[in-house]
Amino acid sequence: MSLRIGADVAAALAAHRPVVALESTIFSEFGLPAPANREALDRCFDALEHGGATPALTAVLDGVATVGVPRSDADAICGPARKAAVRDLPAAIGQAWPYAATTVSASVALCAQAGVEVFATGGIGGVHRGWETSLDISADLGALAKYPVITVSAGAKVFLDLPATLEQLETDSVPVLGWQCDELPAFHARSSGLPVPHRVNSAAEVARIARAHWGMGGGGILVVAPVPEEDALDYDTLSIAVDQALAAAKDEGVRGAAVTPAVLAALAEATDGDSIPTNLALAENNARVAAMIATALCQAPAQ
Ligand code: PSU
Ligand code: MN
Repeated sequence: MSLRIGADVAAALAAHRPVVALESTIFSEFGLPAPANREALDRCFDALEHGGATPALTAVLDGVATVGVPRSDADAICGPARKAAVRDLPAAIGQAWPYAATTVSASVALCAQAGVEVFATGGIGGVHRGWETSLDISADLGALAKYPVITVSAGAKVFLDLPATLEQLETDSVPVLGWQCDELPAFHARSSGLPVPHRVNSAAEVARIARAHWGMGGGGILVVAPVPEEDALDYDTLSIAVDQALAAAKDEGVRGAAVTPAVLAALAEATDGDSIPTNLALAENNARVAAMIATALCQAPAQ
């Protein structure tokens, strides 16, 4: 498959300088509502650049899988799209979709092909509540297990079944590292009450763990970073809003890939819009942490 690597990204990779990938779904119409999506993109790019990492935005544009979409294409990235998980990439390429917005699963697959080791997102997909009957488990989990990429997220989206998501990550042998925290963050809230398997305090520690994992043929690693305190939502308020949002999505009969965008929109409504600035802050914070990890990895190259 042909993969286009942006000029800045190619130069940084060749010089062993830090590179951090970003997905495009959170910036598309499926992620944050305009104009927050554009602000999120700018804040993530800025955080990476300030942290000394080259941003590698992923998307499929006119059928070309791309790692390193330039900021000058931000208008297109923030516009109408088709959502593409990893299994949709072949169709997006083979049918030359104008714009396929990559989810976490598609992004880590493209990262692995491009040789990008670190990826920042908002929150990963996971095991949905009611999975026992719906079988709705995000392809993000399988891709995290398969591709050797470090994903930095604020935990999994809060409306998921978080204990089941952690169980699946364990089954898939994905190391889950709490970034300066002992509990799994709950996306908009700093904690879910669920312990993370391992706490890490520095980017150097993450780099050493990643090298050990990859030295044993391991796949992905999930680093979970809590949203900064000043931007966090209270967990109890959030839980009530999540229940309302899930009920609203259910009433509308939403299924499959449409569930995540619908629930995120309903959540924004249920919190009177408070979930949006929190979402921006956590995405920016994840980019900041990812830049530190990418920098540490460059200082601890593979043996
Ligand atoms: N988190 C957000 N907004 C999003 C997503 C996650 O705050 O739009 C996207 C990510 O791209 C993630 C995807 O990979 O939702 C998961 O979708 P699904 O549950 O359909 O697998
Ligand atoms: Mn799903």
